[in-house]
Amino acid sequence: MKNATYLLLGASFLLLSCGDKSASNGNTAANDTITENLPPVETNPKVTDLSPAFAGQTRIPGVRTETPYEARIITKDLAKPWSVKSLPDGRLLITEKSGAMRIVSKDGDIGKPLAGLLPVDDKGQGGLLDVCLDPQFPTNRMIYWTFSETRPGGNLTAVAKGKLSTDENKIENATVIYRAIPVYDGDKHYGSRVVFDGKGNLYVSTGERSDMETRPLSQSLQSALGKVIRITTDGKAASGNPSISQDALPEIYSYGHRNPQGLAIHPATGDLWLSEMGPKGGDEINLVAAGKNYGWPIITYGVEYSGKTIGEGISQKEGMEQPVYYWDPVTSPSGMTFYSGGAMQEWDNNLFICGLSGQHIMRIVLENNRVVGEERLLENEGERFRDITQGTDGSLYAVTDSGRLYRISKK
Ligand SMILES: [Ca+2]
Repeated sequence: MKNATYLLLGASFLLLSCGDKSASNGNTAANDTITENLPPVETNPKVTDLSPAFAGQTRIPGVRTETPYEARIITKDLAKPWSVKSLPDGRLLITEKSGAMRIVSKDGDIGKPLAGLLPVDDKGQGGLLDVCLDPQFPTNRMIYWTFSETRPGGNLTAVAKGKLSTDENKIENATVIYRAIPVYDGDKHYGSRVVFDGKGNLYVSTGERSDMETRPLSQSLQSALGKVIRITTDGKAASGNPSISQDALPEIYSYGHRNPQGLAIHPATGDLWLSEMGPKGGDEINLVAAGKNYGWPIITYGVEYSGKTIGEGISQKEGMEQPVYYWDPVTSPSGMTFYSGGAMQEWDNNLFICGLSGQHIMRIVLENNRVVGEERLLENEGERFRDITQGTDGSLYAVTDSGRLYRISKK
């Protein structure tokens, strides 16, 4: 509590009357909340000369939340947190990049690192990365996490599972269930988020390890780099996975991804949505369909950091999926979540994406699987937002690279 800070959001005050009105309706549908079209939130020039494939694929008109809300810093004392998830009782399970997993109370009391986790390679972008709870967690106490694991010849993105002990001091029987091959001696682009698919299987996103040597493996069906994979809780290819080709790894669900650090299931449709970091320009939101090719590095809305074109410099190709939305310049999208059923009714089914270099949280309003509005939250905080989740209290909780945990809730 001693570190608690309140931020009162000015825009909300200006719109109090609108907020009161929609509160009295009590029943505002998500699609009715766009009452005005503001200019696009991005005002900086593009870094590429690429054009969108369809209207509304980038720089959509801005929107502004009308319901008054507030953001509060719960703690500033985490160490490079990477993932935040809500436990059934409202406390938060948080990973820290260097290898610690901790339970944090809603008042910001940070628990000791849980014992029993596996060693991580935390060089560069690696470390202890995402965590998720089993849908049956209240009875089986199982959790799943991703991390960069040292292996002979380098490292890789691994998925592990274990049981949170009843005394909450340790993870029991930590076991690696999946390794995204091949091993590579690098320290970038691990992905990696892990979410349940609604049928008891796990979706895991993996990165293509960044270097020119591994980049083409995004397109290789014999490699697990630059993919969404779908596996059972024992790490086997899930039944019902697409048959992309006879010699494809059976766990591959989609391919042609670069560094996807965001995965979320749409609360109404059950669809899988993904955010991935582009190079210079070309960060993307994708609606992930089984067996589809998302194009990297053949098509992209970005260029090399040097400014050179990537491959043939094309952004569209038959047989490759277009992103639902992209950013140029980049915001570096990381963790994301859909909002559903909380007190901020006008946020229902909106997608909230953390921005690292963008230093804000993107609120994305969707209609019929297209983006119809974008808003930037907490853009005056100067924080690299890494992950966000909805708590049991209907608030959003977000962590930042500097070690902050925010609660964003209705006033
Ligand atoms: Ca793509």
